[in-house]
Amino acid sequence: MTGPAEVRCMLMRGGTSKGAYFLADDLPVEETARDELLLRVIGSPDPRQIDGLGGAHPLTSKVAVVSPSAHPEADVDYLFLQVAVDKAEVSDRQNCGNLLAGVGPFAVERGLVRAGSSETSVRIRMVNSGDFAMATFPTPDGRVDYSGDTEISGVPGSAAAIVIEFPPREGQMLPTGNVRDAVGGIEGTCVDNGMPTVLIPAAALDVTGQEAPEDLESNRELAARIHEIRLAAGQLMGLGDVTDTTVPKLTLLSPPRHGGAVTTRTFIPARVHTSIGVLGAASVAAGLRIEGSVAQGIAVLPDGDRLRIEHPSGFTDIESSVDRGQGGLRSRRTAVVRTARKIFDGTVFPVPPTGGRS
Ligand code: NQM
Repeated sequence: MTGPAEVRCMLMRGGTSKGAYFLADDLPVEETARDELLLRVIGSPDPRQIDGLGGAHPLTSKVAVVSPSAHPEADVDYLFLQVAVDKAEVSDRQNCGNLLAGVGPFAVERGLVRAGSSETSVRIRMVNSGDFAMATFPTPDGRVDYSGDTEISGVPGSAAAIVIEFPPREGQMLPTGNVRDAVGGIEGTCVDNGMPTVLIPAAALDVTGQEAPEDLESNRELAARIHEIRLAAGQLMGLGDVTDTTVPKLTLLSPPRHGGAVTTRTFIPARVHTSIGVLGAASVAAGLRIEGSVAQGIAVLPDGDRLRIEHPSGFTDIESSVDRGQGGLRSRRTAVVRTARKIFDGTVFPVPPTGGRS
C-alpha cells in the first residue's frame, strides 16, 4: 500500500485548535489506507511531528474530512479524526467542536456550498456522533471573509465570528442514568452534551483547579488518579475499555475567579487542554445546570442561558439550556461563537511510506 504522493489539503485554525481539512474525495476510501496516509501527512508517530503538518500537541494534530451530505437536514458531512502525536493511531471515537468552526468556510471554499451575498449558513452533520450543527459566517461578495473583530480566548488577535448552533439533542445526557456516580474513589457527574465528560470537583483530587496545564500534567500522582477515574467512568458510561481512547474527558471544577460560572481544567485525557473544547464546554455547561450534579456548591449560575466557563487561557461563553424530555434530561439548545482562519491551501506531500520510520 503506497497511497498518493500528494494530496489536496487546507490547513486551518478552527477555534483554539488547528487541523488539516480534506475533501473525502481526495483521500483513500478504505479506512486503513486513509489513516496510514494521514499519519504520514501529520508526521506521527513523533513527539515533535517534525516531518509533517502536526504541531506536536493533540490540539494541533487533527483532521477534518468533509463531503456533501446525503442527509436531508445537512449540507455537508464532517468526520473528525484525532491523530495521536506519539502513537501510530488515528481515532474517530471523538468529535471536535473547534475544528467544526472551519467546516462551513471550508465547504464554501471547496464549492460544496454556495455562499450567500452577505452571510452563509451551513448545516453540518457530525459523522462521529450523528449530531447536527449549523454554522453561520460572513461571506461578503460571495466569498468567505475570515477577518473581523471577534476575539476568542486562546487565539491572538481577532477574526470574523462564526456562530455555531446545536439543535436540541435527543441523546442521553446522563449516560450512567445518575446525576452523581462513585468513580475511582471520588464522586463525579458523567454528562454528555456532545462530548462524554466527567465533572469532578478539583478539591476531591487535592488541587485548587487553577493550576497551569503543565503543572497538572507533571503531577504524576494526579495523572494516575485521573487514569483510574477515567477507566471506571468509561465502563459506567457504556464506553467500554477507554485505555486507548480520548473520551471521556475529565473536567476539574472549582469556583469562578473572574466573574464567570466556574473555573475548569480539562484532561483530554493525558494532556490538559490549554482552554476548553467547544463540545467539552457544552457538556460542562449542561452539567452545571443539572440539579444535584457535583457542580452544585461550586458553580455560580447566572440568570439566562449564557454561561461563562473560565479556563487556562481565559473564558468561553456558551448558551445552553436543559429540560426534561420523554427520555430524561436533554439539551434544548446550545450555541457558541468561534472564529477560524485559512492558513494555507494547496498540496501536502506525505512522508513516503519508506521514509525511514521504524
Ligand atoms: O470538545 C479537544 C478541541 C478539543 C475538542 C479535545 C473540542 C470539543 O479543543 O468540541 O473541540 O477535547 O480533545 O479541539
